[in-house]
Amino acid sequence: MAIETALPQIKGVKDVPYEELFVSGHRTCQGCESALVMRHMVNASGPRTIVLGSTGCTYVANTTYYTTPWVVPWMHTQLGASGSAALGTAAGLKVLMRKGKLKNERINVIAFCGDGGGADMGLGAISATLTHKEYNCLVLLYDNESYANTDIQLSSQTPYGAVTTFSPSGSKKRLMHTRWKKNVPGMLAAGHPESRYIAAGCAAYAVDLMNKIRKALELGGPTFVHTLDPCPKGWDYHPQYSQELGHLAVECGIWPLYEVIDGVCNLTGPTRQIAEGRKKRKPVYEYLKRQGRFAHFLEEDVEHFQAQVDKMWTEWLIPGVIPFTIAAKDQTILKIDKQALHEQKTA
Ligand SMILES: Cc1ncc(C[n+]2csc(CCOP(=O)(O)OP(=O)(O)O)c2C)c(N)n1
Ligand code: SF4
Ligand SMILES: [Mg+2]
Repeated sequence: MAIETALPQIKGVKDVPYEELFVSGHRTCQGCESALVMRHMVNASGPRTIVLGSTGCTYVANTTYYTTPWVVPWMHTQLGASGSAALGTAAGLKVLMRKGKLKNERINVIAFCGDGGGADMGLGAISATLTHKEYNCLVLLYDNESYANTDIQLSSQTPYGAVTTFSPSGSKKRLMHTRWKKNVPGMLAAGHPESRYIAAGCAAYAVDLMNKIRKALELGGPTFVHTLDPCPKGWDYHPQYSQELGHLAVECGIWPLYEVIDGVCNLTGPTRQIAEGRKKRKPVYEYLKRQGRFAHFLEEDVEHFQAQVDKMWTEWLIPGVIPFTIAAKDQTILKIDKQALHEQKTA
């Protein structure tokens, strides 16, 4: 019997595939949301999938001495190499199929990386991959906001002020880390117009995330999905609250959910409801106060954090996505220019 490879959108939890392709046998911490991302990712993509994983928690804890939770073919790749591994595997499969050495069928290629491996070390390779539109592969960046596997070191995804082993809070310097989180999906979407699908998701919104994975694979070409993953160990909270923290990150407007399909941005889930005024954005304090990594925050730190998030929502061209705005004096000029350019092209 032929295996069904089409990946239709999931309408509700009743539609979620029953087949588990990421099973017991992993040793991530209790409440690890990154492990849940792996499960949703591969259950959404189905059995005709090859997964490549760069070094990090979801590699190391998933391949401990002869045990693995992966039901699908799986291979480890070097820490900064998810982009290259995705592209190389997709190209290899294409050649083997062209030469008739493999049956010509659809095989999903997904390479995952952590924020250290993807947002820092491997960003160049992911960027290069997103320009090779003739190959079908998805890079999934699971973001637990630190180099977690090596004991919670600071990454470019660590939020402002958070304590990590590289940014402890001291009596002389309360905030060791004062840089704002790098906007990876926004940057990749803005810079790779030929990638057909770039999205930001969160496992706390499972159906939304699974649909994003499916859309990326269905649209094809090189695509990218970034997830925000609460990490009980690094963020310092009880493991039972992972889902709640994922919800709060989105509801406080800190982690907007969206997708950019062929250059068109679509806000999803609660982010869309907030943008449409159907839901009120919660204060960031609701999120910050639940995590030990922000326990040293004073009122002024919370205020700064809130002001930055407010700016994302009120000043950015697209809330949480495109981090610049059009100056008031240029708003009409730019609109006129766009129209004029369109007329020039179609005249
Ligand atoms: C080139 C290289 N440098 C350093 C390491 C050591 N190392 C292994 S896992 C890891 C952390 C990776 O962090 P991230 O990509 O965010 O994944 P996480 O552990 O958070 O899941 C590091 C630094 C390595 N394996 N390879
Ligand atoms: S340290 Fe964090 S990301 Fe790593 S296994 Fe534990 S909960 Fe998961
Ligand atoms: Mg990490």
